Amino acid sequence: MGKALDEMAVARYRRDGYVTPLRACSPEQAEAWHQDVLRCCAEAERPVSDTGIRQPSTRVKPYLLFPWAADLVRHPAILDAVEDVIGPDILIFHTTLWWKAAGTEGFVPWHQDATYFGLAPHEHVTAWIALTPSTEESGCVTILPGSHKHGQLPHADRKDPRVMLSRGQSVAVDIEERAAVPIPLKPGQFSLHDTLVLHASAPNRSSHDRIGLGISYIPARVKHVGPTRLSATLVRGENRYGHFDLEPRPQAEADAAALTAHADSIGRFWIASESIPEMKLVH
Ligand SMILES: O=C(O)CCC(=O)C(=O)O
Repeated sequence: MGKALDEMAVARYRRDGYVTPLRACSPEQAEAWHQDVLRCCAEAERPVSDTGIRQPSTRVKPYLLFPWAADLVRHPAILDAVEDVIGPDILIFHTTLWWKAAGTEGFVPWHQDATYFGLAPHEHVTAWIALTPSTEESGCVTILPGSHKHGQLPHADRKDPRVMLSRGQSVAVDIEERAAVPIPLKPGQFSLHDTLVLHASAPNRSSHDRIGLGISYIPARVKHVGPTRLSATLVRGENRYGHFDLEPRPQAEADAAALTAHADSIGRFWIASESIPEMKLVH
């Protein structure tokens, strides 16, 4: 028996590449965080880079800017489940706030998170926590069970403003869509998915915004293989490896120190992830 997952749930995660639904917090707490998102992350401008179109900067690593987001990514119920799959020494490598406005065309093509993260070994897990209802109608995450067993697959970049991934990365193999499983979540619930499992999400056809946070956790032994030294946040256990510079927790909402730490961290992240060559030739 783990801290949050029983043996069957861990076995399902290893076999299918995901486990869902899990409970992080009450619907009331999720609604409070939803209101924080509306107040702090409404900026919608997506900076264009040489390789694609980035998410608005307040939606990337918001836990470095806002104390409420720093609490969210350290929520014990999420960390307990993460610990059950990657062990007790846990860093946050990345986080994206996925905000799909009601009735908009934004979507996420089939991809593996490992593409362009440059992490080794492939032990990263993403916790996706819903702050509003995430349903098939509102474009919830859909997973291809067991696809993580194929290893890193080739991806091609796609510069399309409707694509919500920073490089528009789309897997360059045929997907057996009939085998795909939607993973709807209620506010306060979360899923865990493996860094190599194929997943996607469709446009939001509902009349409400679909908002969730995808938090990338890694065991402290994982390293970044590129030339840029990156930063990460220690949220549980020890960091005996020193593979990353440790990030500070924000003391006040978007104060000068938080803005500096955030700009430094996401600046390094963009350099690293955007300089990895297109992965068309991976096989
Ligand atoms: O929120 C979405 O629709 C996509 C999320 C995703 O790709 C991820 O968390 O890895």
